[in-house]
Amino acid sequence: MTGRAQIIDHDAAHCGLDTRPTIVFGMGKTGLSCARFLAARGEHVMFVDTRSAPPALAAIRELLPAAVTHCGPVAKDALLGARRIIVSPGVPLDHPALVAAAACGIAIAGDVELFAQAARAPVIAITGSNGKSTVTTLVGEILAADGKRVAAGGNLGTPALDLLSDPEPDCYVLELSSFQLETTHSLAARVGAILNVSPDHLDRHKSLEAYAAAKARVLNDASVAVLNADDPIVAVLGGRARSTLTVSLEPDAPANYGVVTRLDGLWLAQDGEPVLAVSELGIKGRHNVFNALAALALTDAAGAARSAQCAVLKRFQGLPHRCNLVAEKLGVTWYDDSKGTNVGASAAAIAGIFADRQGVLIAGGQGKGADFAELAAALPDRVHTVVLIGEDAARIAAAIGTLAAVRHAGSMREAVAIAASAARPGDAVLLSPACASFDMFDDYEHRGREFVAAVAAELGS
Ligand code: UMA
Ligand code: ADP
Repeated sequence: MTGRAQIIDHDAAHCGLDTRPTIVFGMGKTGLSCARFLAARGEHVMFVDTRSAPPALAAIRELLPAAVTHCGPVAKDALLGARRIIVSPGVPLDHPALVAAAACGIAIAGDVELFAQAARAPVIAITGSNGKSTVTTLVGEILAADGKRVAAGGNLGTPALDLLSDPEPDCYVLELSSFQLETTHSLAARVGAILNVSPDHLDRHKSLEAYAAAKARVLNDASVAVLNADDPIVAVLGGRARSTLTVSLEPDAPANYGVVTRLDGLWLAQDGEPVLAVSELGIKGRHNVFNALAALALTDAAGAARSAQCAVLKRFQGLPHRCNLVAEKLGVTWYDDSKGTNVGASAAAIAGIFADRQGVLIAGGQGKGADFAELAAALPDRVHTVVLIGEDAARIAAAIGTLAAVRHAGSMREAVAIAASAARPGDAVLLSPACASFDMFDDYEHRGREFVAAVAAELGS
C-alpha cells in the first residue's frame, strides 16, 4: 500500500508535476464547499464518503461531472494515491484509511485550514462546548450594525469556504467545532474565544483532555483571546494569545467583563463600568448573560461602537430551539431547547428555566459517551419528573436514580402527553435532551419541530 503512494510519487517527480488528486473525504455540506473551492482553482479532485448516498453527491457530480466519486465503505488503502486529503468534520481522524494515509506522510487537513490559508480579512473565531452559535450570531449582527461587511458561518451552518468572496468582507466571524479545529493549523485569528469546555463528543475525542486540546487550537497565533474566567479548563489557556480578555459571572471576580449590581438590578459591565441592564437583554437566563458579555468582549476587541452593541443585545431574541417559549396553557409554560445536545448545555438550560419554578424535563437520545451525573445533579428542587426518550434512556435513568420521577416514552408525541399529565399549574415543561438526536430524528431542528407540533396537538392549539 505504501508502495502505491510511492509509485505515484515517483511518476510525479519524473515529469516534474504532481498529478495526484486532492481527495475530499465527506460529501456533505463541507465536501460540497471544498468542491466549489477546488474546482475554481482547477484542481484534480476525487471524492469519497462512507455513506451509500451522501447528501451532496448529486450537487458534486453536477459541479464536477468528470470527478471520481466513491460512496460506501472506504478501504484502508483507498486514500494512498492522494496528494493531500481534505477531511470533513464528521469523519473521525482514526478512520483506518486516514491513519494509513498519515502513516505514508500524506497531508490531512480540514476545510477551515483551506479557508485560513486563503482568507486575508481578519477572522473572529469562536469555540466552546455551548453558546457558540448564539455568540457567533450576536458578534456578526453587532459588527454589521456597526457598519462592517461581515461574513459569518462555519459550524453555524455556512461552511467557511463558502464565505470567501472577492472582494473580501471586512471581517469573518467563524463558529468552530472541536472537529474543525483538530484539522486546522494556519488560523491566526484576530480574536479567538473559548466560551467553556464541558464534556461533549467524547465518543470521538476519547478524553476530555483531547477534546479541550482541540478547542484550545483556536488560540494558536491569535492576537486577542477571550476566555471564560469561571471555567477552570478554559481559564488556564490564555498564554497562547498575545493578549487576553476575561469574562466572568462571579460577582467579585477580577475579570475584564462581568456583572455589577445597581439599584435597578444587574448590569453587564466592562472593568466595573455598567454597559447595559441585564433586564434589557433580548436573550434570557444566566448562560445568556455570559453569552452577551462574551459578545461585548469580542466586538470590543474588533473595535465596535457601544451603540451597535447595545442595539443588537436588546433586539436579539435568540436562535430557534434554544430555550424558546413555545406555548403557555393551563398555567404551564413549554420551552424548546432541542439544541441542548450535551449535559453542560442542558444543565445550564435547567438552571435558567427552573430558576423560579419547578416542572418536567424531556431528555434523551444519543449520549455520545457522556456521564449523566451532572444532569442528575441539576434536577433536585427544579425538576420533579423526567420523561426519557431515545437510545440512551436507560443510562440516563440510572444516573437520575431517585432524584426525580422517571417516565419512559417511545416517541416525542408520547413524551409530550406524559409531560402534560405530570405538569402542575405554575410548572414549566422543558425539552432539553442533553443528547444528539440522530437515533430518532434527522437533526436537532427536526426534533425541535416535532416537539412544537406535539405540544400544539396536545394542547389543542
Ligand atoms: N459521515 C459519514 N461518512 C462520511 C462523512 C460523514 O458517515 O464519509 C457522517 C458523519 O459522521 C456525520 C455526518 O455524516 O454524522 C455529517 O458529516 P459531515 O462532515 O459530512 O457534515 P457536513 O454536512 O459537512 O456539516 C459539517 C458539520 N457537521 C459535523 O461536524 C458533523 C456541521 O456542523 C457544520 O454546520 C457544517 O459542516 C458547516 O461547517 C453540524 C454539527 O452537528 C451543525 N456540528 C457538531 C456540533 O455542533 O456539535 C460538531
Ligand atoms: P452551540 O452552538 O455551542 O451548540 P448554542 O448557542 O446553539 O451553542 O446553544 C446551545 C444550547 O447550549 C442552548 O440551547 C443552551 O441550552 C446551552 N447554552 C447556550 N449558551 C450557553 C453557555 N454560555 N453556557 C452553557 N450552556 C449554554
